[in-house]
Amino acid sequence: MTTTSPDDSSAPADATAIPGTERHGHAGELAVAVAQAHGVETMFTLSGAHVFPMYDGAVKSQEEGNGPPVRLVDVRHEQTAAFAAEATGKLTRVPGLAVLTAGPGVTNGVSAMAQATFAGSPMVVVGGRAPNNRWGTGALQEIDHLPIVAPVTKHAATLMRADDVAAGFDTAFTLARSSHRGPTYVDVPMDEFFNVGTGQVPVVGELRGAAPDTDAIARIAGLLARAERPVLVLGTDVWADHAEDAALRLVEEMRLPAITNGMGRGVVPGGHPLLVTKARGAALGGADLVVVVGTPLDFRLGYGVFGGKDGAQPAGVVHIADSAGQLSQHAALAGSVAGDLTAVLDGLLEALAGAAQPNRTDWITSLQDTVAAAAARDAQLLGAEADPVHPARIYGELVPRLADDAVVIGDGGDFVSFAGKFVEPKRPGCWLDPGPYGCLGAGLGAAIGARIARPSSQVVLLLGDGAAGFSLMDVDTLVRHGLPVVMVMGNNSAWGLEKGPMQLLYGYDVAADLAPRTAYDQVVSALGGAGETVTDPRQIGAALDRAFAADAPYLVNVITDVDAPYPRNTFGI
Ligand SMILES: Cc1ncc(C[n+]2csc(CCOP(=O)(O)OP(=O)(O)O)c2C)c(N)n1
Ligand SMILES: [Mg+2]
Repeated sequence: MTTTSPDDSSAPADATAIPGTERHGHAGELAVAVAQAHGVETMFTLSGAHVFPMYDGAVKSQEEGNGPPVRLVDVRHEQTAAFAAEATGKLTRVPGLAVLTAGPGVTNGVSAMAQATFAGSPMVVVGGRAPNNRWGTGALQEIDHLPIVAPVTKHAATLMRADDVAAGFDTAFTLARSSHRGPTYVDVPMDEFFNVGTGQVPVVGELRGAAPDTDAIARIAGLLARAERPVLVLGTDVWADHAEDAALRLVEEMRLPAITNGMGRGVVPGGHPLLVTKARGAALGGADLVVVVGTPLDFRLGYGVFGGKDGAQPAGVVHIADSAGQLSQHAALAGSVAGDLTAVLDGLLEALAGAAQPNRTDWITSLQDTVAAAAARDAQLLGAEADPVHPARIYGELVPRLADDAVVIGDGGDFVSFAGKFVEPKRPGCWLDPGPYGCLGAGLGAAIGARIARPSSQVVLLLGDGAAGFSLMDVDTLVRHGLPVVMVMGNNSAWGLEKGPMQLLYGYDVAADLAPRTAYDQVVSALGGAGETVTDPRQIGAALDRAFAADAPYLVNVITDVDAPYPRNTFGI
């Protein structure tokens, strides 16, 4: 086995995969059996002979009837397979599985692997590989993938022999789903993939992160107990690490105002009196202590510097992460702790219970007033009657139609930034954005993954017209596999998020316009779905109702005002 594992140190010492049953079969059967043991139910792929044994393994899994079979979902671009696997990993917290044929199949999946690394999404990518018995002689698509994928994965390995496959897949799945989660990659030379071998199919138990340092928790509890204006920031790993209940307990029992981001959105439900995301500037700018849980101190959080304007003292910053490697190296920290996030958050609650704390009523009330004022300002925009349509009006119509368990996916620029402002999920694990890698084109893959992972929930894909161009062909996949999704497009005929900043910097813009008013809904109809174009703000609601009622992929293509950009105060650098 050849392997590169830049972050192997994150393998948990107490991985609970215990020896299971010995199995004999071709390498694809062994691989699928191990994936099933790890809870995988779907394989996303695009056909290539190098990976046929994985398909035969999936087909056999349906015939055998040991546990749920592995469903094969074949897509139109490998990026979609890999983004579908990433979304599946994020939503189900079981690694998603993408199977990509050798060479271009694997390289087409690289952006999704990078996105999954940045977002800590558990997924396993399986690559085909030219056969060992031809290596070096010029076989089709003969390329060593490891140097390409190693920098964008947690672990990458070539499993040289059929007998290595079961153990190699078990390692890949175990690493993908242990803190800090992320994508792993394995490939198998074609001759060995078709060969027979023997290996162990593991019995897989629950994986928990490391036990946190109790002294560090006590120090952070001390900081929190003294803080007069604390704010909690809850990010993606709170959900990924199954700590959403512990986080809400801490917020409610200690009455801590909270801001959520990434998959942390919904941990404190939209409308909760302690959710102050809408007062983000006032909260982070006025706090004396900011406790950031399960998300990096990156550009989305001002690189971990809060307040300090007009000669004021900047806030103390505490960073809490699911594993030591995630703790910020650049921010000045007043405290930090790494480990299983439920243990950390419950540990903090226990340490704080009964501790004397300052009266924070004024602080909380002032943030709640700011939230209320922001909501009142939002209400104006949400009801905007402007012609062309203001993008906010789309959310004014959409948000009241969303059920509490709706999965909302964003793929676009400004249009999706508006969603971040106006959609406050009621439950965690219901919001998918690209995360800090910010890759356009994940949308159709994420929608396919979400539709399968949450069969009875609404699935809404928000698309910029630019973003849609990367993956709209995969509506074909939705149609072929009977996966209805509501797609809502903010069609401003531009790469809006780039057009505005270029105007600002240069006074003009180039390479920022798209064809005017393209009927993307007709593209969806041509592929077997349905849709309509909307230009009148008063027609948006009825169009959305038709979309939710349609038992097919349906695109509501709303022509929006290109001169209504998202009011942005950071460009991510
Ligand atoms: C793969 C990729 N290419 C380019 C970008 C740069 N980019 C970020 S936002 C954006 C504009 C998106 O346009 P659209 O989807 O139409 O949304 P809008 O901003 O117009 O609402 C671009 C090109 C990116 N993030 N990812
Ligand atoms: Mg656009």
